[in-house]
Amino acid sequence: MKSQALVHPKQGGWSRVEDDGYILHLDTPGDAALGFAASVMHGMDGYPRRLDPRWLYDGPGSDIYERITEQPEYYPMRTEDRLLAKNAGNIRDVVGDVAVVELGSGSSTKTRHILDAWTASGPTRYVPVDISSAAVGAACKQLAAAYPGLHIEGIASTYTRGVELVRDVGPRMVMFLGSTIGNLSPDETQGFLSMIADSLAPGDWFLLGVDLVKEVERLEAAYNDSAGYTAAFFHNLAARINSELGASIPTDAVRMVSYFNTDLSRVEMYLAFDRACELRVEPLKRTYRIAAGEMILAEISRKFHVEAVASNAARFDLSLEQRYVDEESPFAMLLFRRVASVPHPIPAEVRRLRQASTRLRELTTVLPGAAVDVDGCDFRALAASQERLLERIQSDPECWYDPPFQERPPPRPSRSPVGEMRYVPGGRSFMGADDGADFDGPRHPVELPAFCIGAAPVTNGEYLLFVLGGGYRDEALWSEEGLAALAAGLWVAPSHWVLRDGLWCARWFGRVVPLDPLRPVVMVSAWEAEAYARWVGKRLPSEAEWEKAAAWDAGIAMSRPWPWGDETAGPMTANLGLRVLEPTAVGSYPESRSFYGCHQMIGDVWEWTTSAADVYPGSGAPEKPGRILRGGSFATTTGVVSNTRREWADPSSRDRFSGFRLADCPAP
Ligand code: AVJ
Repeated sequence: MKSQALVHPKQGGWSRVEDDGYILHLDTPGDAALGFAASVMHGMDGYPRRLDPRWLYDGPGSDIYERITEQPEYYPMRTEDRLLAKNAGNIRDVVGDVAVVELGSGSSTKTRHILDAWTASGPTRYVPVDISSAAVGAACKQLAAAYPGLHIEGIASTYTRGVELVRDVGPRMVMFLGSTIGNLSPDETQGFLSMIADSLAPGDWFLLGVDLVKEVERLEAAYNDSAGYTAAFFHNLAARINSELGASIPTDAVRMVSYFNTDLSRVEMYLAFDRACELRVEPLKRTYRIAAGEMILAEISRKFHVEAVASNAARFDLSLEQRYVDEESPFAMLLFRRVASVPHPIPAEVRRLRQASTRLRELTTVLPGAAVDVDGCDFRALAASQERLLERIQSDPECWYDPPFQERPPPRPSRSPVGEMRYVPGGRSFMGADDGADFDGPRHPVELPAFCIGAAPVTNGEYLLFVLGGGYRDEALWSEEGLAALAAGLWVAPSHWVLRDGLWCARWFGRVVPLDPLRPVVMVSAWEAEAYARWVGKRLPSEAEWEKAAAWDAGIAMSRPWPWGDETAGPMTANLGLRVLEPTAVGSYPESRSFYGCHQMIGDVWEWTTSAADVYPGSGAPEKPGRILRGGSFATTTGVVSNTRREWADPSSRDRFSGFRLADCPAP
């Protein structure tokens, strides 16, 4: 029997499997090992070091977790099961005949209570979403056998992609069970709740299982069972790192340490190392030293208060309608309803004033690419002319400029990735954008060999060594055109650098200030960038390499609009939009690194590439002169720059907010 599908992917990348009694939508599989490697790299590059708990749940890990749930000390699973058994009928009465979507469905065991209650009152639609295609596939098969009339449509993908796919399935109830939300940090929880709320239509439902705060003894016993399954669970992670990432952690040196952190209201589970060892992440060619006694956070399990969860959810238009609480081992099943967003009542005067000041400050935020016409002016062009104007002011020694408003720059970073390189394995990726300006598209596949790319732009401190080391006098470092420009302009350093009492300083918007060694070097030509690269035995990246390092998420085989993901930039994300009038120290936005671990690819300084400003195959845009620059600067309007934005300039120009990062061919 062919059933009618609920879900119809609009974009490509999805495939569909139909079997007896169910449909399965499979997302383009990414490179699982690379996704794992990048995640471990990110965790190990952070401070404090941590590992993402999702890697605990591979085949053997999921089996061990099943054992944990059977332990007498581990109450959450049994309690939730009890709550669902008791209240599924009531939940069904409250929400009515809605489709059921489950995030992180796994084996869908507890869901059976829900499905029993739903199928008891008529035909029902169930959409399990899980990243593991094996898990959803198996769950679909079993449920199809157990519930003959049930419409089952599984999705094997990330929560974000899955939630997007069911947008038109309505009305619906999205479930997130098992207190899995306790695995997320407060910041990740915000992102998760806003993603859920945004995907739901007013009137839709959200069912959330949350574990509640209780006596420390019970919590600590649940997360350190006497039979040792919790410990085995974390040993399995170490073993998985060894077998999948080519590491050789001595597993007998690893212990699991778990305790309840009262201040943060969460159980913390660590991999603790009894001896020093190395953790090698072979797919990305990184090695980390782990010290004797070091503890790496591998999972958190937050414990909640119902009222706090309810008010937090309310901020995302999720209103708590029903609560089902187990008093014996405090655990809650919370039923939220998505309510219509209430626009803030701002008086018209205030709104106009606010608009005016936003325009002054940043012209406005424009959606990436699109030339938005507001009040008859093209903001993309306006934003560009504003940046050109500032570049002219800065380039003119006679000009002085004091901005009318400035924000505090981000805090000085505790770790700056100066001189570090990141490895990008070879393979196919996509570049270009279809929705951007013509010159930035169309999106097309590229096949690149492996390369290395700078973890950050080259800094003043690094560039100073080149200046002091005679880089401007060593002709062998310069290309023919570069040499001509150097000779004609009598270049001895970047044009705005000045020597004061033997100290190299920078003339910055009319003031002379000492060079900050940690900030990216700026206002250098492509020739200077190339000479520097040759001096250190490296090269500049091509535009395709730059974009892959910024945008490509190999773990899910998708490009991200910005290095950090899908969210537009805010003040803590990137140095854009003239919030501060200068590039910031490298390492200033540690959470904004790309999949491959590159910092500050967007904002701070435009970055020279080796690529000429040719049009992409299939583009209708006219050719441009000069060389491609990528990434935008501190003076670029936030909305007009993304991973795909192509800017161009004469390679001789030293009057742009342009710097560069290095590239290299990987050592064999
Ligand atoms: C799967 C996140 C619900 O936090 O109770 C149990 C994970 N880790 N024991 C939990 C877990 C170790 C579990 N969740």
